[in-house]
Amino acid sequence: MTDLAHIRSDFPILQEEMNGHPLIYLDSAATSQKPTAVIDAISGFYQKTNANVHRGAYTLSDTATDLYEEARARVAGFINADRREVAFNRGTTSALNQVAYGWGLNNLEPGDKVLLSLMEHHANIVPWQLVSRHTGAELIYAPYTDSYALDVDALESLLDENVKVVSITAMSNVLGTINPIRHIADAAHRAGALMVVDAAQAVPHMTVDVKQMDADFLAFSGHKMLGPTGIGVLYGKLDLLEAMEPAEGGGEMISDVQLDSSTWAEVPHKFEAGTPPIAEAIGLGAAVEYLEKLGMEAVRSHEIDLTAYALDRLGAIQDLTIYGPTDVETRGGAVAFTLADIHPHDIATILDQQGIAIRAGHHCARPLARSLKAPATARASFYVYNIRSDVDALVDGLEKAREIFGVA
Ligand code: 7TS
Repeated sequence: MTDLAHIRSDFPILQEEMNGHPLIYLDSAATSQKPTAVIDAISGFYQKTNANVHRGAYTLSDTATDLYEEARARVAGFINADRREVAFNRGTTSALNQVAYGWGLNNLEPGDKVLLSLMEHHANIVPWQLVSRHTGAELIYAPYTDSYALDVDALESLLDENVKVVSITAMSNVLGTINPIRHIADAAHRAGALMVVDAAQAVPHMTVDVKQMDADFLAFSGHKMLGPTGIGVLYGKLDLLEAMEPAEGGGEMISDVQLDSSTWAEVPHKFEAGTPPIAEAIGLGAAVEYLEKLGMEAVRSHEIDLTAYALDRLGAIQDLTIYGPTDVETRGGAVAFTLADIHPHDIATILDQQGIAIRAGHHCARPLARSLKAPATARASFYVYNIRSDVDALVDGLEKAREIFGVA
């Protein structure tokens, strides 16, 4: 195991108590906790260098701009992209909407298809539905197998020349499944389609290399990777970003504005209308620096170890059903489950009374929940700061839930 236990003191919130117990945070798939390095980067910006960016009439604004652009360069390096290929926005949801409205709205036509999967988060479904109302394009969905892997054969059989976009999650936020993006991208490109990747769960937890994946567009959020809320990234291949229309207009994103038309700024600024989330970008830069110091291989191997331990211990609980792959090499650290017929919200409430935070519900993936015939599941999800005793506490809490609900 790659032991990261020593980093727990970097996360002030982990010293907090919850309902009279030490906080055990098992909801990092929803949002991660933040290390002092990130909190300090944000407050340091506001205390010493706050000004608007790209309006450099004075030194303070130049400094803020430099910090903002340094953060971009760091984030770009983290995913092996050029800095011009990284546009900041509000998060994965906003990035996927930019692709749907910027690329989809201007390129899709009746008869075209957008190929998604049944394990997508609403953020990778609803923007395509909204745009298809304007374009007449049809949405089609690749299924998953009995062992909760994406059914790649079925996906490939759905790929005909009418499919113009394949948009798939790199890691499911419910099943934990890691999808073979490069393989799917190759198939998509052979069929003449673009490959869009929802990397909200992947970038925080494993090495993501946009070139290795051959992603055309890729979206992720800062807040799930130790960074602040309100910042996310749209990566796009340079030529595609240069050709793509902006989905939002306003200040910062123009080259010139006439009364009846405008020209756009260079990429990536064309996609950053309005005052950007400056402090948040700088905070994300600090988060990336922190993850780089840990090393993404260490992050991944820590999570493999912890997830294996969790699957083992949870699997020994009677009447507990896990929804997701059992092979830890093919999955991340989000573990969705049900326990007998106890409602997942009741499970979450009982665990909360013991200071343990998990999520319960459909996890913003209703089509998946419906297809699992489990409208709600409980979900524990792990990150760098979790340790085996967190899993032990979860298991004890679940045994308690069994007792309270009189499950024989
Ligand atoms: N895609 C995936 C795979 C996600 O897990 C999430 C958030 C999003 C997109 C949207 O990200 P946002 O930052 O724009 O909100 N997932 C979750 C979750 O599992 N629980 O809360 C949010």
